[in-house]
Amino acid sequence: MEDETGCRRAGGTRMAGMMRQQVTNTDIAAMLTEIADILTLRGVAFKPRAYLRAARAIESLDEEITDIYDRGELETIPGVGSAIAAKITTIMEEGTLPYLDQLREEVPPGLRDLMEIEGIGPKKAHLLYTERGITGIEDLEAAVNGKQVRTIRGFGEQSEKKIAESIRVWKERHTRFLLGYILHDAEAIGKKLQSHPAVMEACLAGSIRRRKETIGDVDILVSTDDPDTVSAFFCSLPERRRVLMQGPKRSTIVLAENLHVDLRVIRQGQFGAALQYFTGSKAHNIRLRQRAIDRGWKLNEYGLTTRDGAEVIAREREEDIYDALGLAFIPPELRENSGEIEAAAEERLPRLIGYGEVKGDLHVHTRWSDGAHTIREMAEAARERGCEYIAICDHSEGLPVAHGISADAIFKQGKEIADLNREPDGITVLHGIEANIDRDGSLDVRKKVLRDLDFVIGSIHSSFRQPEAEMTERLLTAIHHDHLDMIGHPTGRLIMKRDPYRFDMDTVFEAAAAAHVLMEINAFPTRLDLSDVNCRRAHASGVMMGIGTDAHHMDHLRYLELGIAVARRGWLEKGDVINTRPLAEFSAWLEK
Ligand code: DGT
Ligand code: ZN
Ligand code: CA
Ligand code: CA
Repeated sequence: MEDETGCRRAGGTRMAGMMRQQVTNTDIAAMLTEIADILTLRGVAFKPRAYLRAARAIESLDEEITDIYDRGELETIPGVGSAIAAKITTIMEEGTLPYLDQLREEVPPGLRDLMEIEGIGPKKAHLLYTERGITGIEDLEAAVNGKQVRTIRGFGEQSEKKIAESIRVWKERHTRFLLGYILHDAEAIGKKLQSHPAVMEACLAGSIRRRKETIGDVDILVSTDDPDTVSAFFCSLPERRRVLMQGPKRSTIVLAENLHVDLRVIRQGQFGAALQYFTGSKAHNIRLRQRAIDRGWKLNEYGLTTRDGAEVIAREREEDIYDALGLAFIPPELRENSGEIEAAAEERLPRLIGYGEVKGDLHVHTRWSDGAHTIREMAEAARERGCEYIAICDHSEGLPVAHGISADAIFKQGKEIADLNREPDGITVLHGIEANIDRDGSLDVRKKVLRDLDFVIGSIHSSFRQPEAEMTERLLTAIHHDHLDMIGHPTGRLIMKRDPYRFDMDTVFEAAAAAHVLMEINAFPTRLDLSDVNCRRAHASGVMMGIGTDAHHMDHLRYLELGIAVARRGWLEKGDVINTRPLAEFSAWLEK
């Protein structure tokens, strides 16, 4: 299920708002574990063990706890007595657990964060707090640097060193942001700079320009004759929380959630060279620089010049630099040193799918399941974004926590859609569904019902931990279903949060290609699934892709752009993505 909390910080765990999401065994186990941890943190004996025992039992169940709950059999789970069963019931019914919220309130903020550091459990955190007053990762880092941890009973020099290393790893993991949650804001800042009278050119650079799925910091380049005015303007933007550095060449501000934005001020006439340099990636730049050296030149952020710098070969436009190095222009999304330089040299770069070329959204939820709006509202919002068609694909009945739609409701929904389509409003609504692929690969909606739908997505929303061979079989069975059109979010990964489930990707892709089944590029920011790399792999197997936003709200429809970014990073052309086609051609493809 999608993270709808609007939490912009990647990797954050936020349970609030879970009601509309699928409550999984993992979610419940995590909450019970958290209770145990907080109790341990507070020095409580025995009780934590009971919660941990229940959490482990739930994690190792081989059926969904929602099913057990539906049967009223929670207390048959080992370690679950009436008190814990009551708490699980609250989580199922309310999506939150007030008891846990209360516990969270009662520990100093930051103390729980300590447990995110590898090797620090609640007992150690309790000691760090009571012995040294440490209540956060920054405190801990300072204590480690001051060699104050090794002297605590039960720690020692070795474990202090280990903690130092774990802090480093933690920081690395917690300083990246999801592209989809920051792109909009970054572009807004770019536009503000662009419209400042002293700014000549402004452009995003770095990983955000390459549209990488996660972003360390936002890089922006401007050219101007008046650097002081421009940096003063940048450092007083209302979005800033802090100014880290302000200077004529480079300034850095910090936005909410500790997102850094780097501004580099470039002298006019060198913008192309600077943009090329600061767009990266580093690996791509290293290869380009080598090409320059091979030609007896040198390449840096100021331009492509002869080795002594006396003569400028190219620097005004990025295109000029690539051209001088004997390369076709390489779109930023491809600049990862993954074959693009060779392809550019041999004039066999793909003609990437364009940002305006997708004509329909293949994965839209409404109030019929867990979406926020009516079909009409979603259709109108999509039309305003330029869509020619959308496929309404609400969750099916097998996903009760997402208020999955029954066969009866599917029929009524069909009538509503037919009525809407009779209005000449410039958009066609396709009647689809996002059915669950059960453990055995069957879909949880009867064929009789699926037969009448325009578009059928099958997705895996449960039993993610099947052995690889079983998972492969499960997907193959789904692919060979008579009515399946597309596999939704094919690997199930949640970026930085949940690994993809394991299956034999090439076998599945080959089967999909042969069976004329689409693989989704799910454009929801937490998913981007297939990923760039997997798109490329799927394409190599001859698979046709379809982009869907998985929108649960009108505002999510703009994620289409993220799906296109993934497709571009995956080297896809217009012809490789089915929904670049007008409705008639799309429908004809489905019929085949
Ligand atoms: P990020 O911020 O971690 O998501 O990734 P980037 O690619 O935005 O990296 P960042 O912000 O450190 O630097 C922006 C670009 O500047 C980077 O993509 C390439 C260029 N750059 C930075 N440092 C170096 C360097 O040491 N060598 C080369 N060749 N390029 C660099
Ligand atoms: Zn789904
Ligand atoms: Ca960056
Ligand atoms: Ca940077």
